[in-house]
Amino acid sequence: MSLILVVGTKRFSSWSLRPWLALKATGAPFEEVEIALRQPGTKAEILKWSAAGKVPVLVDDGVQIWDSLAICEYLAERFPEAGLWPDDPVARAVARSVSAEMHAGFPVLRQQCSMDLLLDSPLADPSPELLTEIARIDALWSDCRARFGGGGRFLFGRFTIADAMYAPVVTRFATYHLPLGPVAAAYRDAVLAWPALAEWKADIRS
Ligand SMILES: N[C@@H](CCC(=O)N[C@@H](CS)C(=O)NCC(=O)O)C(=O)O
Repeated sequence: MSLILVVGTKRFSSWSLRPWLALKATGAPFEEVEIALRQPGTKAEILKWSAAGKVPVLVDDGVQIWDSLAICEYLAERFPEAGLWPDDPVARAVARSVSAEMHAGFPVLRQQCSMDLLLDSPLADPSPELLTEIARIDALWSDCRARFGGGGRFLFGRFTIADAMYAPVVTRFATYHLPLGPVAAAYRDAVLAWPALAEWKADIRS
């Protein structure tokens, strides 16, 4: 087995963090290639791995899988014993829905609060559009925790792809000190305490 995960600069590459966390959760050994983003040669470097021109890219015995959510889905099938999706079909359907909502949504948060894992910068006056997205995220996390979270500290109890998809959202809440209710705040803290996230942060070259 030869697994290579190609990621972008660990400080900034929120899309790369997601499948990296999922792959870590499988326990499978893998090689990692980090490409420096925002450099003149970035695109050319990424194109060596994927014609789509974006990271992350997973290469499994020469087969390329690109796009964060597609990689997570692939890992769930490749490593069924890792339980990357919830076991219960209803929980699994909701986990897929919230993951897709993140993958396709929250444009204001992504634009106004970009992921920077070395930054600590309270946002004094969040825009109404941002507050609307914050409220949706708070409701979504609180709802998942209440309905499915009983068996652990994550959205569906144990760590799943849904948590991987929201991990860079969690870090934004911490970086920009965005408001959360008590249930969502406890979830944020659980993700921030996840050892794999600390491992990713430890690799950051400032
Ligand atoms: N929808 C894609 C988005 C991937 C993406 O935008 N990646 C950024 C880094 S976080 C990238 O490759 N930027 C480099 C470029 O566009 O040249 C996914 O989920 O993987």
